[in-house]
Amino acid sequence: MTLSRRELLSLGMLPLSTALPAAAGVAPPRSHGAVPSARHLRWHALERYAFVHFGINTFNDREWGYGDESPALFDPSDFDAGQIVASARAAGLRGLILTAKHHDGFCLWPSAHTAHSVRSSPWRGGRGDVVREISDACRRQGLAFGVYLSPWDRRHAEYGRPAYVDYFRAQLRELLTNYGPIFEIWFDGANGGDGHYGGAREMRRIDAASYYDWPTTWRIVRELQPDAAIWGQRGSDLRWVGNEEGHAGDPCWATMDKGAFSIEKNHGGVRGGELWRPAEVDVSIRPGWFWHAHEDEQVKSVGRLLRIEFESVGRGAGLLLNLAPDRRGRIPDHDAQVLREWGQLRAAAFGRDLARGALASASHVRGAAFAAGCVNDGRDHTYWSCDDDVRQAELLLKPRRPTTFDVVRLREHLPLGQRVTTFALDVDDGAGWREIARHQAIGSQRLVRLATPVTARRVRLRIVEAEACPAISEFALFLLPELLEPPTIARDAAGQVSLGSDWTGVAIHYTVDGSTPHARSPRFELPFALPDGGTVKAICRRPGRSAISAVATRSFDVAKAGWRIAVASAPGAEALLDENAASLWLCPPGGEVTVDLGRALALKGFALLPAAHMPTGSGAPAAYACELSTDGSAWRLAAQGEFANIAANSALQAVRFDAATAARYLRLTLPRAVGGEAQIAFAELAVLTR
Ligand code: FUL
Repeated sequence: MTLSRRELLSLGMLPLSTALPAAAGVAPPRSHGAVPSARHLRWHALERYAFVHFGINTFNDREWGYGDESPALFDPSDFDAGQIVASARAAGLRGLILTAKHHDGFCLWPSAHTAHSVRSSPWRGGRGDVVREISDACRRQGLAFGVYLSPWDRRHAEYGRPAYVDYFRAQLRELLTNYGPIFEIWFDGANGGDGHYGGAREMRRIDAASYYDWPTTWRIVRELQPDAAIWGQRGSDLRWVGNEEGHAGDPCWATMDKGAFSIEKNHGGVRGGELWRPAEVDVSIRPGWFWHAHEDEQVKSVGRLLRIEFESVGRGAGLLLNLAPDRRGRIPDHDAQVLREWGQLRAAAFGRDLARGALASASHVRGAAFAAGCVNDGRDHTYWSCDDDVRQAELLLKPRRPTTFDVVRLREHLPLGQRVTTFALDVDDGAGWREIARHQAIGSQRLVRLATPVTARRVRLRIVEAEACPAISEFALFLLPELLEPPTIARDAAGQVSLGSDWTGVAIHYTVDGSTPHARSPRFELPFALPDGGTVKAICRRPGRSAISAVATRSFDVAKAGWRIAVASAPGAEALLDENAASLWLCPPGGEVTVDLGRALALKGFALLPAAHMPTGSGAPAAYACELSTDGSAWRLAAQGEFANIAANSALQAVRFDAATAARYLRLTLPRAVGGEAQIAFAELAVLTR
């Protein structure tokens, strides 16, 4: 993406000397600590952008293809790059990163280095190019374009040996040369494991840090696309935030150290770290990254997306929201609708800064060019600052009339680094000052969302602690439109369903026959039984008002009532049957657990819920063998393999058997933990009968 000088100026991306007129003799503050590069500043300005996972997995109902798939599978019936990009655009996403190649090795562009691509598929008679169509549509619609090129390739015969790295780099060159400007390149961290590998069908382990020789690969990116931000291993421009759930730490510093990887450090950054390496929050609009029909009901709601935005962009991180085109090759209608509504909500909420026109004054001012009024003048490149030795200061906004708001947005002048450590916000609602929020870190953007709106005569930002004099470019106030969140739906181990809401005073209505609930559907009062499973749909409504929430839907399989742990290689396996995601079972690698279902059921698969928070020294189960029995003594192997994407993602893992099998006993053996940890931990075990 190339921005003009005017755009750069308006985004505050030019060095101060060129961005500001001579500041009447007062020099700007010196930068503090690590500072962003021009590439980083362009990236920060995007704030939120789309991920698009599309490929063989879309047609195979998998999250990780094994690498033995036939290219004939890839045949979208109504591929529409314009619709995919327009859906992202309607949500206010400003860029799009496409999975040009995922771990299964299938290429969405006609690579000259392999036949395993769209060229060998029936789609567009083998003459199609998804990367071309999506990148063209992005440019037409004003979105930046980026690519995901999986370093792990479960198809390639040479994977694990030097020849594959040459192949990988040749593909990288194709993508960086033939598809216009690239704003970000994604080198995924999942590397090595079992796969097809040209028919070898074996386990291949690599040392990701040395095998790819990243510095050499990054040089190719810098040579061909100097503006592209690199996401990947240690030392790249951007860091993973440490989860796929949609939240950054609070605080989340943009700075990092050069030390060893840790989830905690990635989540919160390292204050004073020597690198500017901001976090990117990657999360999917659905539970999985690829489209699966069985997840159609689990599309995140507008309210959930808004919360994710507050907990990512609002903490100074970038938001990479994944969209999953379906087998038509389009964003599913419901997902597209949610994206549109989310975009409309943001426009309504952030379209008008209620602090504009307020009188601004400050306890300390560096000089006229750095006056208090710089925070609400609507210009990004101006900022309020103080003399060099000032570490505590206050800035006061006095709107013309009392103002009601529930969101505050703050920004530091980013080219000068992250200076503020702690800040507080106060309001004077007529009865004197009252603190309403206190946090660490501002950075590129800090959104503070209040539980309820406040009406204030005056609003105050207090810099409580800073490492250098503050440089604040924005202090804005907003009021969110009223938004009723859909209710939560849960079922306990006995099969009793409960519906709930964070909102007080709302009525919840539901159906269990698949129909859409409305204000005259049964009202939820007490938990109800759903032991054999079914689909619950529910809405929230404010009595006396017309506003109702979006519909929440949840499908359940058979309940765990009457199940028991028959055998387990470590104590506490009952935790797997309590429908409590927080209680875990820990066992050594090679451990096994046998569940007695109490009666024979036609089993189509099993499901395992990983731990959302892993205890130190434990890892998720990396692989499984699942056996079935009718009597508890004669066993038959029903499925065996590695879990897909379990290291990074704690979403439910559903494993389907080749054929439904009647069984009363299920035995799960877990050979090893992710990361070679000494203990395996996970939360729940269930069966699939539907
Ligand atoms: C992970 C991959 O293994 C997933 O399949 C997905 O692409 C996600 C964004 O990154 O590490």
